[in-house]
Amino acid sequence: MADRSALTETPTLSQAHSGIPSRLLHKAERAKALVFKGKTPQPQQQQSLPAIPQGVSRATFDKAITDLTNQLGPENVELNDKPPKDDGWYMEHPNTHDMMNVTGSDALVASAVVYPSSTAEVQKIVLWANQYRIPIFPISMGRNLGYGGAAPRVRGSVVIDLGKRMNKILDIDPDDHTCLVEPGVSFYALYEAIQAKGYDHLWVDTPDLGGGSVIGNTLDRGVGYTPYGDHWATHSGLEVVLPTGEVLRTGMGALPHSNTSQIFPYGFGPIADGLFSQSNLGIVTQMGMTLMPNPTGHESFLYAFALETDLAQVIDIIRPLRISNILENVAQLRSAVQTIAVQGRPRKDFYDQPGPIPQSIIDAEVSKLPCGKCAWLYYGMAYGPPHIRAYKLAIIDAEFKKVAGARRIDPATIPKDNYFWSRDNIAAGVPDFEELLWCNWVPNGSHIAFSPVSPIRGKDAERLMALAKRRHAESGIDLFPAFCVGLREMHLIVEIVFDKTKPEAREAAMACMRAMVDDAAALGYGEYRTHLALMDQVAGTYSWNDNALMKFNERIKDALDPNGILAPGKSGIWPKRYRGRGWEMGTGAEGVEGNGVEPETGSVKL
Ligand code: EUG
Repeated sequence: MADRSALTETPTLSQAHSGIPSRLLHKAERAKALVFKGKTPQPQQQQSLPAIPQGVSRATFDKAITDLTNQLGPENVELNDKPPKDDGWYMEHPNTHDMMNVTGSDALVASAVVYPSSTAEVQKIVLWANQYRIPIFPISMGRNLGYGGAAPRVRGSVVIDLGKRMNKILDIDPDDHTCLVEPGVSFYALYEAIQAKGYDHLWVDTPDLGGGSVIGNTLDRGVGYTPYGDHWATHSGLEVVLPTGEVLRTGMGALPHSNTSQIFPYGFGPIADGLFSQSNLGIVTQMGMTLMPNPTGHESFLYAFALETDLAQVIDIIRPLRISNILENVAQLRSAVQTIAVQGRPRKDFYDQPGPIPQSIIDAEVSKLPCGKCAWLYYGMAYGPPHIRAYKLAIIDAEFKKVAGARRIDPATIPKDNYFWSRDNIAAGVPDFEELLWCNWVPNGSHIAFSPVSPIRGKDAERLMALAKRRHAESGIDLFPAFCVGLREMHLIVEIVFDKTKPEAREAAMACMRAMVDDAAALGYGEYRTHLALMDQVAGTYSWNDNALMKFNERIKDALDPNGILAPGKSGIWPKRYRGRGWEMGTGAEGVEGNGVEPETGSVKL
């Protein structure tokens, strides 16, 4: 791994598959300067590295690594045997552990990282893992930040960094509006490649930050902000290496010489794709993705709502407009405090006391911004030629103005460096780089997301806000809520920002997260995605009919991965060798390493 403290300039896309597009370099450099300005030295934890996985002796581990090195070349196998000097930042992050450090740096850590160059090499790694019973944990690019990043769930797993050498865009079809990508293709890279070909008519559905892998984000069921929005729903066709080394293609790709795998996702028979999303049942090495046609015209709009208590009315107005596609994109309804924080300024500029920042200060600060004094901001976009947009915007305006004190902020009055224009880019399929700035709220700012799904209904929004508020107040944490509105549901995203060098801040963040997950489940809300450390808890909330779903998942896991080598514990699904041995992470400190694994006698020779 590179010595990140020695890096001076952020790599661009021409230098690294994970780099920043040149057009965004200035933004990256600004964000990086702010991050590093806020950093204080990380306390070095005593740990013996490399972390050897449970059930494997040091001698077997060393032999296994030598064997893998012989198969793939010394430059493609890196032992993780030195404590990181620095965790870097979003664009230059570690691939051995969770840079957000929610569990302390010793827990979710890799023993080594391996860099395959092809599907065939991924197969070799899988067979190797079976031979030595070494847990492996695939990442596309490792930017699942807020949910575990590049970290493996089981300490000492070998991380398979797919993206470093498997980062080709295999196809862009300008007629069908589709593409075919490998794991190391970021939204940035895909967008830039499309521009380089002059395909102005193709749009990429981009998330808040564009550095993530298209495959990784889609498999985690991430969200973009154009009308396509739901990445999983818009993918088509996977190539997958199974835990026992076979390769399969899903959908139409199963038919040799098919030319429909990127345009018809289902193929024939049961749809297998779902088994490989948020799962530990296979390693996705290629994916087809649909691209949106340029709607030939678009304009962002911004509404400010005066009172926190306007929330329910606003949400109930949104629902029918969204379902009927008058509101066309996954928009965000964000709190005023986030609008303050996304300037990149630290909290102490505004308030230097412990406990949540007082409302009076939020009101005073937001009043200084282009949006003026408000509690909620709706960032949306209308698409199509002017007369089509005008039709929809008039309906939206009439509906939103039913809320007393609602104001439409004229984009012409918003300075070009305002966050609004970043949302404008993102909703128009142009990946940007602004979202991270709220991490500077506290020094060494890390984040972890609470992400429950709810109906687009005012009373649901109020219930979730009430529980989040109560738990944040108990933990003394500022509340950063954003509602991301899908077609019939919404994801409430609450990002907790904490100083990762302070154990008490980390623990407060985790206590708050755990309490919110349980509170939400008691009311009938589940998370769409979660951090590695919370996967057991969240999986446990999906318990209908005596945990029927988990039993089913475990049966499939045991059938497809008899040695339990692939990402044990991911999504709370533990292979047989680990089950009943205390690996689940919960409110106690237990669980990180469990009580070992079932001895070798239980393992299967392939
Ligand atoms: C965000 C959105 C997400 C997510 C994590 C973060 C954005 C934060 C819609 O999904 O899972 C402002």
